[in-house]
Amino acid sequence: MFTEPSSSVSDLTGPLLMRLLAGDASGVDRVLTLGYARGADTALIARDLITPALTEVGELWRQGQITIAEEHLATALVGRVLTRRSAALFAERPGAPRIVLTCLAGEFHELGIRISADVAQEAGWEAELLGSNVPRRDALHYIEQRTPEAVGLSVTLTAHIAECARTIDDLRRVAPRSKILVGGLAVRHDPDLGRASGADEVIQDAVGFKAWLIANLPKVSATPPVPPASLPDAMRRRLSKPRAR
Ligand code: B12
Repeated sequence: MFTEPSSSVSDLTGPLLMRLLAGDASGVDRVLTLGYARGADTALIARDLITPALTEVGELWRQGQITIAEEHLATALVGRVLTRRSAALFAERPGAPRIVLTCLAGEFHELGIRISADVAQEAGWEAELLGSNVPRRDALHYIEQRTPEAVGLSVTLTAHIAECARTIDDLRRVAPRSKILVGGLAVRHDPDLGRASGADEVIQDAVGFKAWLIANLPKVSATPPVPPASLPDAMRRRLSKPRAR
């Protein structure tokens, strides 16, 4: 069962922002470590600490108070520090339901979906992360072969909602059994946009995502992963074997 987290990390947003703008990797790591030490999980850290700090970075950039280089530095720092933590989440989990997470074609904001992959792993799912700017045809081809229980699409720019709707239409055809989730800044501001695009679920943030994953964990029966058809036969056979515990 999912219970709304009780720890609070919002007061660390200021310190995190300072460390991000200073380009201080070990300082960023220290602030995030403090958040985890308070009992927060990645979902809460993402919603109440990382997202507000990067929203502020975005505002500073929009107002011309920091350069594109400084904004890139801040985003990259969060990614680097989280990558180190993600390693602990890669335990084998045979039989876990799978979710493919991807940004739409043209969408370069990938940190949210990357963090969502960690949230899914923490919630007991197997996350397959395709990353930013995935051409629709290639994403569909991959998902059709892998038959995941769920697909998560990330859309930051409102201009990408039409692409989101087209992708969902196509997904219904190639992966009729997959639940389709949409998340990201565009639908965080306006969930109706996500619903209009045809998604099964519109996810507002990482904590809501974790709640959905946990609620749906027993409802889905995991199908064994199918390796991509383009692999040579011998490798396909090897990858199809159940993995050792
Ligand atoms: C970093 C950044 C970039 C980086 C991204 C690098 C990267 N590796 O991701 C780069 C430099 C590429 C970039 C480019 C641009 N950006 Co930009 N960017 C940002 C910034 C500062 C932070 C975004 C971020 O990572 N936030 C933190 C993450 C964790 O939050 P999140 O994405 O919302 O994800 C959370 C949830 O939404 C959820 N989630 C997200 N996706 C999904 C998917 C699923 C399935 C689920 C379940 C959950 C989920 O999980 C996360 C945790 O809760 C924002 C500022 C802001 N307000 O967000 C601007 C911002 C989004 N960018 C903006 C703009 C305008 C652009 C550009 C158009 C700039 C330009 N002129 O080139 C381009 C567009 C590029 C493109 N085609 O995609 C504007 C968008 C305005 C708007 N509303 O349309 C913003 C808001 C800046 C601003 N204040 O104006 N950007």
